[in-house]
Amino acid sequence: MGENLVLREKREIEGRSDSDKTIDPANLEMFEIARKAGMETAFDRLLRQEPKCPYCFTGVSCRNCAMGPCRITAKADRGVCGATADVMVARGLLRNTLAGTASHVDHARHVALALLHAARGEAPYRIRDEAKLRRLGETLGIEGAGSMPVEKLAEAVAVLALQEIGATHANGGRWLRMHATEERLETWSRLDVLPEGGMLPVLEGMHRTSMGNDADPVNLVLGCIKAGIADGFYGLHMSTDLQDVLFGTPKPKLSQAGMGVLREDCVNIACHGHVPVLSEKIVEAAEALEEEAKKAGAAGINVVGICCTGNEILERQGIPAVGNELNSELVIATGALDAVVVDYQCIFPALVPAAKCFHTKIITTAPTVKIPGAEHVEFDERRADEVAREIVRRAIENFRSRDRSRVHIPEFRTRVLAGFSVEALLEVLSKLNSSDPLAPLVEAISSGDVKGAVAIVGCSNPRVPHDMMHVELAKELVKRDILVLATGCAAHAHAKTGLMKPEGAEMAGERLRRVLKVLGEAAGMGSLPPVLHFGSCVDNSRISQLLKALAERLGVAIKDLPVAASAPEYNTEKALSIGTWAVALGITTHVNPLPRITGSEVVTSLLTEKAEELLGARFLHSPDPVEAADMLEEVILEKRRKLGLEG
Ligand code: BF8
Repeated sequence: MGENLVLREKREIEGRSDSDKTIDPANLEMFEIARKAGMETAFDRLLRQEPKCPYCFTGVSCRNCAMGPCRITAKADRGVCGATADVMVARGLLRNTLAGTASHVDHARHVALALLHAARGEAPYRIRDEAKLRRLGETLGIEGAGSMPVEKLAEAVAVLALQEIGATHANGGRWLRMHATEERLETWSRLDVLPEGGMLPVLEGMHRTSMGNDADPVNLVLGCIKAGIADGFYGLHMSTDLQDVLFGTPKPKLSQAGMGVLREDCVNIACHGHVPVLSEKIVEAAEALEEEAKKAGAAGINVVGICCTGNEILERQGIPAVGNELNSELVIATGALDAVVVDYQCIFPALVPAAKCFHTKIITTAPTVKIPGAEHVEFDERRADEVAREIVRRAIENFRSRDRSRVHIPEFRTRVLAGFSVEALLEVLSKLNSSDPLAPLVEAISSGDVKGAVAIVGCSNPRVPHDMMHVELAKELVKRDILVLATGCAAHAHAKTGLMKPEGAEMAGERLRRVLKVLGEAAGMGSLPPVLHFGSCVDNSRISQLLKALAERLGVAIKDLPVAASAPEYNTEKALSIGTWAVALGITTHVNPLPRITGSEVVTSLLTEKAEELLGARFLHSPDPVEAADMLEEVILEKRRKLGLEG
């Protein structure tokens, strides 16, 4: 079966023309220019990887010890140690999930350290959302949280966060308990998948997947669920909470998205990666050094965002979004980018050879993310202003060496309304009902005006036509009166195609359109868009926060709400851990492309069927947006029927 899938994908990928590879018109325009400049992209490199290894493709290979590498074949139904196909698949899946969890928990750790240094007066950040800090302190049980000096409280919260990340036995779990529902805590406790800290499941998981340990595929999949839960609470929720405290809780704001946000007359700096601890400072430094840019002959400094750090500075500062993962190389071919400053995660090493074809500087900043050929300016939050200025100055300097005859900026850009935190959404809703802000949303769902909601999240992946699944799936859902919430690279895709501007409401079904108009008018924005920008990938926590509030308001479990999720173009291990968390929360989640699990019946049936019994949710797969929409709508309709709701 693996061989067939591999050959089918090979034929499909090799048969693609440029317009089959992406629906982003700016990328299409850039393909030609990139080729002429001798620059290659992920789309080219993918072709050279075809056909893929059928064993890896289906998960039945193992490199965990030096007796191998092993694979399951017609003549070998076990690896040298005796591991079966089920064990190899489950073990591989767990290792991938752990890497995702580690990424987000380490991100949270970085933000907690920045908060700690800021609280002690050792780093140049200030607390922008004191009210949220006090709410967090109180919910976490910090004595005197309502009245103690703000720096003291920030220090206590930061210390607690770091302890929670490192908790190794039953002394942690406060962040988890703060954000999880009672019903879920009971379910996870019953399954013995409650993680007490952020790092423990990663430590334990690496141990149990090494040679000669856990050989029970079911137990290993439970390890995946535990890692997913750890990611959700000690990674995503903690990052969002602390980032909101430090940089402010987002409020809706209009900005722009698409490659056309670059400016020919300005120094263009793209922030790429994930953590706003750096990108917020780049935005500040760019403002402060405007005059220096003018002296270099530019009209000013234009900061734009790529991937999730792009979402972070868009949702808080209204910084334009230039594109997602699969725009990150081609945007260099505009010849207008003076610097791409990266922190961590989702940074293609290929940015460096791509930049060599133009004048762009790639500036790495994290001690753990260096790329040969890039310039490295090490970031330390205690010297944040100094480092950010150094980076911006390097970009200004590089503007002078820009070859103006090679600048080609595609015109595509569109308006985007971003910045939907739960707090902001409640503020909008409270204009309709100040004593019970969730009531208008509950009524709209009960009547069927809003049939349900789907979170479309995650990456772009050259194996899938770029942005196509994100956009076509969203269009299909909103047409059926299903509200879409989006984060990550998915949000970039929706933003670029106008699904996130108020006028995008025209694409929604009639009933949903009416609700969006009522809400938008209450917010003074005309109409809300049919796809709401909920931020970066760590901000999937905001969706969990909203669902918890809705479930508690209705007196039901999250698993009973008419909601679902999709990562229709996923590529990263982080998407796997977030998806696993979503299913653990009780949210049925569609994924595409197919994860590397099809070599094991046990693992596949556990995740796509049995999970429903254990968690009230399961994974779905379809490579087709209409079929995926049908599946997700069916999940929503089934939940509505069980709740006794009309429509
Ligand atoms: O954390 S969506 S490619 S940018 S992993 Fe990466 Fe995927 Fe984009 Fe953000 Ni999320």
